[in-house]
Amino acid sequence: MASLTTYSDEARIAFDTLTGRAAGLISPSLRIGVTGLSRAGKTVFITAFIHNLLHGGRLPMFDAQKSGRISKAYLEHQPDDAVPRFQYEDHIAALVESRIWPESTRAISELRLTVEFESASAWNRLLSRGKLSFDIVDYPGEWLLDLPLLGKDYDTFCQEAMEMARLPVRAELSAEWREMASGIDPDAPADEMTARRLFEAFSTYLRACKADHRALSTLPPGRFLMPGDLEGSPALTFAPLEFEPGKKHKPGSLHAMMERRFEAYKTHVIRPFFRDHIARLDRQIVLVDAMQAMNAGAEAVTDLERALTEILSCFRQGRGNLLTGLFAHRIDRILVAATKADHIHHESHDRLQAIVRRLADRAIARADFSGAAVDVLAMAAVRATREGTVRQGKETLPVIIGTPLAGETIAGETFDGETETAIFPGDLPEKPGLIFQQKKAEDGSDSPPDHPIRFVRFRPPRLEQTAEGVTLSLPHIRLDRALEFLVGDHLA
Ligand SMILES: Nc1nc2c(ncn2[C@@H]2O[C@H](COP(=O)(O)OP(=O)(O)OP(=O)(O)O)[C@@H](O)[C@H]2O)c(=O)[nH]1
Ligand SMILES: [Mg+2]
Repeated sequence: MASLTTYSDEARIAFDTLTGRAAGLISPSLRIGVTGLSRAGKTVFITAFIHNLLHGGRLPMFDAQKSGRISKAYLEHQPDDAVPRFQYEDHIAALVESRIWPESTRAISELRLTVEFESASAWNRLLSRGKLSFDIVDYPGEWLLDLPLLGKDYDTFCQEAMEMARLPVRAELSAEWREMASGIDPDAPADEMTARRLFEAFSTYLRACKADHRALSTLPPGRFLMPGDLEGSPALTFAPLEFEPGKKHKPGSLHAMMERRFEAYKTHVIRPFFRDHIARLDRQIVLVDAMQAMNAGAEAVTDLERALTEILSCFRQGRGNLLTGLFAHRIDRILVAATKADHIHHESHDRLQAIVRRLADRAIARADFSGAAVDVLAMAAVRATREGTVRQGKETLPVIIGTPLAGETIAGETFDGETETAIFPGDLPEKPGLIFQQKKAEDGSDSPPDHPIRFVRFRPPRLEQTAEGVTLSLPHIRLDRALEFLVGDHLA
């Protein structure tokens, strides 16, 4: 099997860790990775995290804040000069002033937030300097899904890619590429034009998966969708080929060329990303949009579970994980959080959490995961709705009230982005297992899920002011519990 990192990588990580620790003596810091597939809510989560600490938000379950032990919170220069800064000010202005959601991000970014606090225990007060920095790192989940490729050779990558492409959810989207691949002889002499054509067809298929309404999780290589400055380079111009497993291929063949490029992708893209960013994390939050997957049906749920399994296996400890030893011992807590819980009534929050628990448990079992403590949560980093009830005949229905985004429609009505409306979002199933079972209609096609959530996108909330004219901080659901799990022990 391919060795994961070179000697110099290991030396560098060790050196970074040492200097990190030395610097940590002066100013202790905690590195928190925030990931999730695209549109999962990473940028909104980080913005809300920072905003609530800077502005003393209402965080009753976050002990350090609740008990008034945080005396000061402020932004500081980030430690890594070569990483773009997380544009907190722009994002918060969009949310609070314009009431629009921040734009989609396509790259890694980082921000340092420092808090000064008083420890709850006298012993800790003696030992600790009462100052801690959080380095929050935002990166696309697609890039994380590249990590398992480090432990795979080109032939394994080809086989897995073909298997995934043939699954019923993807068969149609991948048909064109598969047809092209099946007509190409891997032993033909290497040819740039053929490589390009295959790459184009393969990445068109990956893009189609991403754009699909069923919210299919992305397949590697992650940079095929977000190439950055390596676009057009050989390391980014390859594709899986179709051939008999175990077959030997000639030097100078198309197979040999693709294999070399696959290895170059690992060396020049995945490994530096892993070494520079992932290897140094202390805590990780993985955001998932479980409701969107549930609405799309059981196959989309299974797909989300598969993506979660791959992500968790990156953080697995112990033998059998190539990535171990370099960083896994450092990440000791992982939070899997279902975002956007403000789209359902609070009576369903526990059900959503139970569903995510089931998803995570299955992923943990499949990834043979052990090591870090994993917790799950249903939350909304920014709560865009209020709750109410509506009488319909003799029944009282729980509803959520908010301002749908301009252009959203419910039952034929299109919204203007200014008008508030109440909707009955529907219930989640009581038994979490139900979301994995796809019912069939009589003609054999997939029938829609029994529990579709009526899903409209709302505008961010209008911030209320107190009688003294003080603007209150952004409302949320269970953000405080997320913070307590991610950082609470370091402020105890
Ligand atoms: N109601 C509600 N909507 C949310 C929340 N978080 C995210 N959203 C919605 O989800 C969308 C995506 O959120 P982002 O934070 O931009 O997601 P991201 O993971 O950073 O997405 P990429 O940068 O594209 O990978 C937003 O535009 C909102 O419409 C939330 O807490 N409540
Ligand atoms: Mg983002």
